[in-house]
Amino acid sequence: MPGSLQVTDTDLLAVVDIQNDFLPGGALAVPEGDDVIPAINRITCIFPHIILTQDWHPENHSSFASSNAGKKPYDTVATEYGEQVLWPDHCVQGTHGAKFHKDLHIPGAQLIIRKGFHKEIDSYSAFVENDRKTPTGLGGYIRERGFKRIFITGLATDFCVQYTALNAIGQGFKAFVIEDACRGIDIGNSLDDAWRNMERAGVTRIAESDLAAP
Ligand code: VGL
Ligand code: ZN
Repeated sequence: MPGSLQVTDTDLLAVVDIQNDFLPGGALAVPEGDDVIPAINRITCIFPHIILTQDWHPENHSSFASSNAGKKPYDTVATEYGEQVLWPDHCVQGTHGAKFHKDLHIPGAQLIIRKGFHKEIDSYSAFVENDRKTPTGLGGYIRERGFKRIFITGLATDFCVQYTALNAIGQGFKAFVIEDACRGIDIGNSLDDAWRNMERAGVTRIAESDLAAP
């Protein structure tokens, strides 16, 4: 039974970071991350316009614990732009870990937006880096193409999905997060906090079954 949320030609689906390092066996594996792949493959059949995001760090990126003396993964550091969580080395440009998972099947994706390539700034959001000012260019792309509503799926709910959704709202788009096509890392209370932040900002939380094909 299709849902009541009719997909239109001005809707954009964003598939966030379905890369080997975020999937089981990867360097920064999101629990049950692979469960979202069949759902995403189904959802992409409904959307006329799809973009992918790809976390894309240089070696020795400043967000890697290994680049910060005496620090371990999931510690935090103060940076010029505020507090930054430190991660295991992941999604290094050109490596297997940075590649999209082999079961993700989206030949019709129209854009791949890479993020996290500035050595000194991490980027969770697909719109703006963690300094909250360096743009990725995605906002301009979406405006030029005339999309109005952004539907977000992928990994991780509490990091890249959350900040992408919050920035989509901040840039004047409507944002929907398809909950059953996302999974979180959940450090501390980060997953509950993410949903609270998103709901407060006006992000709509939906399920795959809410969608109806155009
Ligand atoms: C992500 C942590 C570090 C994500 C990316 O895709 O959510 N999380 N880099
Ligand atoms: Zn990253």
